[in-house]
Amino acid sequence: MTETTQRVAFITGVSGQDGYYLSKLLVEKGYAVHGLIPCNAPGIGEPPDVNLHYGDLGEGGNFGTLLDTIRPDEFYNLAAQSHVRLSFELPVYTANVTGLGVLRWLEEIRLHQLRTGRSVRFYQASSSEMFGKVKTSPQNEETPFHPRSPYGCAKVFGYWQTINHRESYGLFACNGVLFNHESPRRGEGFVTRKITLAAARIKLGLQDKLLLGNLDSQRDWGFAGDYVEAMWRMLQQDQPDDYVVATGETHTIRAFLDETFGHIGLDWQKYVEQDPRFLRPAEVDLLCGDASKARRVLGWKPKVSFRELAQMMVESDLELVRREVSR
Ligand code: G4F
Repeated sequence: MTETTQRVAFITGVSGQDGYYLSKLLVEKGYAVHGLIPCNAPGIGEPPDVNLHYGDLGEGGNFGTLLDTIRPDEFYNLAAQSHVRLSFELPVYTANVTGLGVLRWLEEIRLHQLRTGRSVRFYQASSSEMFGKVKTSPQNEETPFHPRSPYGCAKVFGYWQTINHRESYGLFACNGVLFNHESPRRGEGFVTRKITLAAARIKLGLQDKLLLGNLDSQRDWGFAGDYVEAMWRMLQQDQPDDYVVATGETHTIRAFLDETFGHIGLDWQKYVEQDPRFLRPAEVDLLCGDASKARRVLGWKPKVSFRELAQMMVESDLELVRREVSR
């Protein structure tokens, strides 16, 4: 009888939304999953069956030791300071964590491979924010970048470092250029979750106002649970490459408000007020992705529609708020 070796995956940012869905997927596929959490990790619920390790993308002192101990076959770099508006307030911190953090891991993986003769496949969570002030629409792998925030600039740096390690050292390294992806596990500071939580609280009489910034920007929103499948597929190919992951549909913030408030019988216009504190020094007005390469090469496509996503999120928050109220 031949013994099959269990594959080992390492995920940074495992306590975030994508870390949750990816670790769940990999555990289901039989991987041993290890995850990196920051020392001050917010208590947003531990991902299932994951071995947790502490580490900081802004520093990296223990990265080599972690790699030598865990010996991952696949490495998913999901960690970042990922809030775009916050990156204007913390540009240097964001550059260090979201940009240089990628290079810290790439270098440690390169050295780990040299030390051990092993091969590690690397996934970098690149972002549609790199397109910024878009040159053409929809955006695909050939669309030039024009980032509009310190976050977008840091992601461009990480994107090119990933390609540079692939081209210079032969590292199996891929960029997933993911457009906005949401779920009931989305952080409350992002616009979709801010809206669904407020809609639920308003419905149950716990809140009477929702303050938002720009309602006219357009985003290509998909379901995070679908998008982690694309990440995994990238690392199963014969050759490393870069892929846009998106739905190909774009909607305004107003449309998301219509869908979510409408679903629970509320008129958002009665509750939403615009507050300049939530505007950004520079805005990304329109994002709409063309994921035909991912469809063709990876055989990937999104399963959850915009309407299903909006309804899933508002229903989950209604349930959450109801539970809070009944405590
Ligand atoms: O939900 P958001 O904060 O997401 P944003 O800026 O598009 O970035 C997200 O998606 C990227 C992928 O393209 C990721 F790389 C990134 O890490 C993050 O996950 O804002 C979406 C839109 C923006 O145009 C913003 O100006 O919503 C607008 N908005 C209006 N009012 C607001 C608000 N955004 C937030 N966060 N809060 C508001 O009150």
